[in-house]
Amino acid sequence: MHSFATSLLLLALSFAFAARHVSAADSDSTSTIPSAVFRFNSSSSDGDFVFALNVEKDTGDVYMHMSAPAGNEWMAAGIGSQMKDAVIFVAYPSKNGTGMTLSPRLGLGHQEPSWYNSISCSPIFADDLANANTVTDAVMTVDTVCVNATNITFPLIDLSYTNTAQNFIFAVGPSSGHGFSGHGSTPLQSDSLSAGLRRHSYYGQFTMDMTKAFTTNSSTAGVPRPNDSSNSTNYILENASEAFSNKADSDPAPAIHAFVMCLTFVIIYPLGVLFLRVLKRVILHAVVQTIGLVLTCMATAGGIVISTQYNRSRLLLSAHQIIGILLLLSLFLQLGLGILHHRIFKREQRPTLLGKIHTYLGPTIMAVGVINAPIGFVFAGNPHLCLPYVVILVIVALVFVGLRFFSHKCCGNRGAQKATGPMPAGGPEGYQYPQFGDANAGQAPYQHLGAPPAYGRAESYGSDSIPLQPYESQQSVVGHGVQQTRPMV
Ligand code: HEM
Ligand SMILES: *[C@@H]1O[C@H](CO)[C@@H](O)[C@H](O)[C@H]1NC(C)=O
Ligand SMILES: *[C@@H]1O[C@H](CO)[C@@H](O)[C@H](O)[C@H]1NC(C)=O
Ligand SMILES: *[C@@H]1O[C@H](CO)[C@@H](O)[C@H](O)[C@H]1NC(C)=O
Ligand SMILES: *[C@@H]1O[C@H](CO)[C@@H](O)[C@H](O)[C@H]1NC(C)=O
Ligand SMILES: *[C@@H]1O[C@H](CO)[C@@H](O)[C@H](O)[C@H]1NC(C)=O
Ligand SMILES: *[C@@H]1O[C@H](CO)[C@@H](O)[C@H](O)[C@H]1NC(C)=O
Ligand SMILES: *[C@@H]1O[C@H](CO)[C@@H](O)[C@H](O)[C@H]1NC(C)=O
Ligand SMILES: CC(=O)N[C@H]1CO[C@H](CO)[C@@H](O)[C@@H]1O
Repeated sequence: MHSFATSLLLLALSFAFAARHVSAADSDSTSTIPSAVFRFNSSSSDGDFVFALNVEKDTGDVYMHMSAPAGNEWMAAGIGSQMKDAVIFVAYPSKNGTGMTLSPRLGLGHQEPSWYNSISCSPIFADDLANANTVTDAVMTVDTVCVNATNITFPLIDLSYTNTAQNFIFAVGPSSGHGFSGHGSTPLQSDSLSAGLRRHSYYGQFTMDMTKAFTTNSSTAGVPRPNDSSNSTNYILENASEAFSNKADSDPAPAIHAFVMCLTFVIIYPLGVLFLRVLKRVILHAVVQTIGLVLTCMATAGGIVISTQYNRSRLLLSAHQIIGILLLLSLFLQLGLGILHHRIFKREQRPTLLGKIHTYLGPTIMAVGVINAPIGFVFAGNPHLCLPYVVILVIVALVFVGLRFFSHKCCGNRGAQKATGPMPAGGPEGYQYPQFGDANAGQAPYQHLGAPPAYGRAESYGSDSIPLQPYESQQSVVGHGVQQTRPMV
């Protein structure tokens, strides 16, 4: 009778390798599978993390049971005491949303572990393994064997059958429903073993008594069975330590990066344009755009640091990243053009090619920057943020266009009448020098100098309502003969 049960079990185990499916196993035999069981009851999630291990010494086959609350994007346990150099078994829902994918990975440091293709794992199903390799409403579960795994990883990891306190790490991915990467974020469902992971919502360490978790007898090797004598589907902590060094983890960097970038491209740069076009303050324009550039620099640096954490972004080769870096370079070019043009204009009182490029490049950078934000939301797996972004963008755009239209209406016509030089219709606008403002504005100190030079489009001249500020010495202005009107180049 006993040998019959044993041969049944052996048959069943051979099916585990061949057909990846173990038929109903005898419960007396399976309960003799020696194992270590780790259980972590997290206050920061609505369910426990469970990891149970059995290793067959002669083959190096590693049998595992792992579960965590469904709704977390992934769960993982690794052999080692830190991410670096740990062999990490990561599990996440399969593409159809009901199965599970188990991905063996190698920890590289404080970044997303990479798929480790030397280890191959197969799911195991059995009647006394409830919800094996499925996602239910409450819990996701994997029951698996990674064949010959310790043989491959032995030089790498220090897994010893005599170690009563073998180091392990564990972590659980963010829940789809909370935080920046939360509600509405694309849930991780993939059959790919190298699927992109988001950073954990909590992690920690534990140890296992390996002397209790290995077997030399293949008839008692298998996925650890529930060990709660009062509940035949429950796992309780046994032959393992409690969790230690466990920590809830959150990374505010991606949210800060996104917020600062959106702030600069949607608010600050347009504000800088309005200072120039509506208020006609060159220096204010320069200051505001420089503040924007500094913020863009810092947020880009943050983006690059974030990029190093993830396999999909490490090479900085995605559209969002390339566009972002080109934008930053263009912004520096734009700053240089602005300064050079300003210096030449101050000296020679004439429009420059540099100024013209500056005038066209600016709006181009702003438009591309505004478009790069939704590309970034999609890249980060947060496409749901595109809608609120577009709503805010439309509101800001209406205000912006309204202000510019209003400034044309109120101040442009008068300016046009005042203008004396030939005006190329529809030509690009040069920026304004306040001291050349409308002589009738009252505050302009150079009324005796006569009409302002025709620098820029007619309607961008002067203003009745806005006090214009002199900022250059009268001397230099007189010295360059501003009475003479000049056409836009
Ligand atoms: C996208 C994937 C991941 C990223 C970006 C990531 C990133 C990080 C970072 C930045 C830290 C340091 C956190 C701090 O200073 O508080 C850390 C620590 C840690 N992570 Fe991960 N991690 C990822 C996946 C995993 C996985 C799959 C595990 C599974 C075991 C894991 C386990 C740990 C543990 C145990 C620590 C603390 C020990 C240590 O410093 O290495 N991580 N991780
Ligand atoms: C834990 O170790 C003890 C002592 O070796 C053993 O009796 C027990 O079955 C082990 N627990 C599990 C779940 O295997
Ligand atoms: C986890 O711990 C909390 C209290 O810390 C308890 O209320 C809850 O029942 C525990 N959950 C399980 C599954 O043991
Ligand atoms: C879902 O995918 C898993 C893993 O690929 C597979 O085992 C399972 O049969 C699939 N379920 C359905 C309903 O297709
Ligand atoms: C696997 O590793 C164990 C432990 O080092 C060793 O005893 C065994 O012979 C190895 N098996 C194979 C097939 O290499
Ligand atoms: C197990 O791994 C060792 C070392 O990589 C290899 O020599 C051996 O053939 C493997 N055995 C099986 C059954 O895959
Ligand atoms: C393996 O276990 C079975 C049943 O538990 C037993 O009959 C057999 O003698 C064991 N084999 C060895 C080599 O220990
Ligand atoms: C037994 O344990 C399972 C898994 O932890 C749990 O879902 C179930 O409610 C428990 N059953 C009883 C009767 O406590
Ligand atoms: C500590 C504990 O309850 N261990 C149990 C593990 O599971 C087996 C099989 O159900 C029980 O026999 C043990 O008592």
